[in-house]
Amino acid sequence: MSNFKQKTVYQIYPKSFKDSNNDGVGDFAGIIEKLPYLHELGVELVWLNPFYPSPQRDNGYDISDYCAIDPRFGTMTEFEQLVAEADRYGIGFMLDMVLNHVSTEHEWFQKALAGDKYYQDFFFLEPAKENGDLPTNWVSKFGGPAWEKFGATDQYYLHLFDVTQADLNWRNPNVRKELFDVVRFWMKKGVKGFRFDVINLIGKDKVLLDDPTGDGKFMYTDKPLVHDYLQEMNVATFGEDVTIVTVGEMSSTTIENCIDYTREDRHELSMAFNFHHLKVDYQDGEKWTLKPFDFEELKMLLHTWGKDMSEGDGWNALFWNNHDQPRALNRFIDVENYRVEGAKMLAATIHLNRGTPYVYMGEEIGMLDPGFDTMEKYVDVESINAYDNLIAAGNSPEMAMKIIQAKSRDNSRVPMQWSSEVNAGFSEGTPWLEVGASYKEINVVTELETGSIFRFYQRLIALRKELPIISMGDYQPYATDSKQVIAYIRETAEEKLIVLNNFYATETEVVLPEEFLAGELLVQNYAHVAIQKVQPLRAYETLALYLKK
Ligand code: TEU
Repeated sequence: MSNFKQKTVYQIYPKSFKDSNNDGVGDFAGIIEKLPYLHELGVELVWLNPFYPSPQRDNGYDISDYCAIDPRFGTMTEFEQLVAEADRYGIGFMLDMVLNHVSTEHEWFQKALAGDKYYQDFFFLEPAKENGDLPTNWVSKFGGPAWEKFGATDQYYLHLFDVTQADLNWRNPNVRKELFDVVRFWMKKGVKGFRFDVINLIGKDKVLLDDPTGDGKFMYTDKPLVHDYLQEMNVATFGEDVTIVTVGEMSSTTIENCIDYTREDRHELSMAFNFHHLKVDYQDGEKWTLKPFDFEELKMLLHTWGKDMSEGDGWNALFWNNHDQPRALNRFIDVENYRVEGAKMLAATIHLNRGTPYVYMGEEIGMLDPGFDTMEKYVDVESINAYDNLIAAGNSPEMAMKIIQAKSRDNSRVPMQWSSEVNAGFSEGTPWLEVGASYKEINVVTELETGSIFRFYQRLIALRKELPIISMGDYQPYATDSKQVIAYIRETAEEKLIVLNNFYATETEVVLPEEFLAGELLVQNYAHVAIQKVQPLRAYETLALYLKK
């Protein structure tokens, strides 16, 4: 296994990173232009969201050709240039592999629709039940039923996401062969890793049945077959190159499964994303609601995942933000008063943790949600459906709007804020999604001149490469009864590290273990810190103390 555990991943949403030709959409040339910036930050892996040909119903997660480039991002030659240029900066790319479903415009689905039996077997096609009901009662993750009429036939096809995203039947060996060829195609282009979209949904049963208790999630998630397919894919593709880093996006998963997905000796994946810690502001597990985050639940989740993954030898992908989430700063921090302190505290919480940290573009400058005030500004299919559903459920337009503002995926998809120039320096054309309201104050130029969040991230990323304990230490929860601090200890045979993170704007204190009174202050987000037995912590204060045994 390579030294991936010392690396930090940066996530680029290509559509919104940097537009070089002023068509309003980010592109490869824009990424090439910003490689020195990424290098300065210190990241060594960059995950690119999908850039393949796509009708863009779900912003590229509806792929119509796996082995080509959507012209709005550039050409294959430009992609090859991007890989070569990035290599000069010691940066490799992780590509987004959306292998659970294809766009209904993909050739496979089109041939199936035209009656080709070979390709019909690529999908889940079922007739209605005898009473005329849909084949199962499963609900699409983007709202509405998970089944749609298959052309003019009396069959239905399964789509766990949008109606234009048809689920692929991994039970069919021809499907697996085609998909493994896709992975190999991109390996030959010199990419250094893969992020597998909703990969724990590929193990569906042979006979699909109604879910007696819910929306179908537990009927198709984390099925044992997922492990078999991952092992098969590992052998058939990336397993032959130990330097390739892989991460699985695991929807509604469990620790036990994530240990198995990521334990080195099982030869499945390098690490796994789970989302439990980002549902702590959901009311009754429901995303489209408003609720302040539940600290006790967050603390319990970070500790349980940290400890159990450590003891089980699994490996977590650590993150607060991605292209599906509103900005963590808006969810967890009083940004009116403590944006900078809060941004650093959140960063330290995951960057000193056990697992691989991911930085979502703009996080390193403390970007915020855009604060759109009308539905016209939203593009995301999930948000638009959610608004309609909220209204249909009896919410007032004002209430529905407030919920969308807080929860929409477009919150993180707005253009990267490079400067205070027009369109935040992202494009001189009209951006595909409007820029956020804060760009005059919050942008890369201002941050590098006068800010301190970028430098803080830079230091955390460098520390991970320098101090073995950050990648190698085990995870022990600390001060677990604190009402506002998430604290943990990392330990190897030679070193020890304690990290204290105050998640509130009010002051508090934590009793330090005696040995750390002689520790070295490694990371802090306030200028003056005096280490004491009963350690006071100011608003959103973070402290890390290090010692050699
Ligand atoms: O997301 C998986 C997923 O489960 C999402 O539905 C997620 O829970 C939701 O966006 C949160 O509101 C992946 C991709 O990251 C996402 O962008 C795609 O839309 C989705 O798969 C379908 O490919």
